[in-house]
Amino acid sequence: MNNNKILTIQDVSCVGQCSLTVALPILSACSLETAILPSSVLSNHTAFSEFTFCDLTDEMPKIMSAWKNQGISFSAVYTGYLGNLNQVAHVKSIMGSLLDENGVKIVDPAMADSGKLYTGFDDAYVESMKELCATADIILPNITEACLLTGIPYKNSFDKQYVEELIGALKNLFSAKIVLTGVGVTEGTTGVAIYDGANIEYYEHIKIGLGSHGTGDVFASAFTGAYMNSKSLLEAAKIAADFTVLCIKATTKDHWYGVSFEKCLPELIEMLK
Ligand code: PXL
Repeated sequence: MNNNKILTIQDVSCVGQCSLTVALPILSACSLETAILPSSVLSNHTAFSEFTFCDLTDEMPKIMSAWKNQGISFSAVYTGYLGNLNQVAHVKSIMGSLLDENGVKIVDPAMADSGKLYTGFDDAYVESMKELCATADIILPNITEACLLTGIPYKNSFDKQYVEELIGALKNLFSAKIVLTGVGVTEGTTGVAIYDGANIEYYEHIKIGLGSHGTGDVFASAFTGAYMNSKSLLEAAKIAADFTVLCIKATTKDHWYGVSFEKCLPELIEMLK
């Protein structure tokens, strides 16, 4: 690939090991030139008891226009948490005008986990995420996000039939390839279900604890990094899942707000070889 330059659009949570503070180091470790477009700046992510929030929606068209004037383009755009539903129109416009031919649109509809929307989001936000997913080449929802996107009620424990019902509903709504995360259909496991446009494949691994904050962003960033290093959808999802497990294992129990992914970057680099 001549221009392997990725743009990732998500918030800067100054403290909290999520979104851009995770995506930028992970994508860089994957040897990808990474441009960032911060959707908002928060003191820390919204799972803390208090946070500040500075909305950068109005900056988006200005930044896009500067890039356009200078002929800057990207081989992939990967989006995560957007702080405002009005950003979806700007993101679509960036994807429409700054992506190279055959550029890849990867959308992590980061808005919910464990059956609940993140603080500050509502049904209107879900509707705009649906709009964004409709334009994507690859979507990376977790089970909760898949439920919100499809209207299927959330279940805490589930079987293959439920997973395939979710994937079926997602593929009816969107033309994107699907990487569904948090999928454990065997006791004590979690993992991913991948729909590549034809078949569904599963990759399961051991489930550690009840789920750690920020793992969705670690997974999505490592997936994007591996996929843009010419790994297949399944290979990239396996690498991202294995890397996420290593990060959880490297995190001490008292470290609640994120995972210690930094210690595991050498292993990610190794996995890409
Ligand atoms: O990791 C997802 C995420 C990203 N950004 C912000 C968040 C969260 C999850 O809570 O609050 C600001």
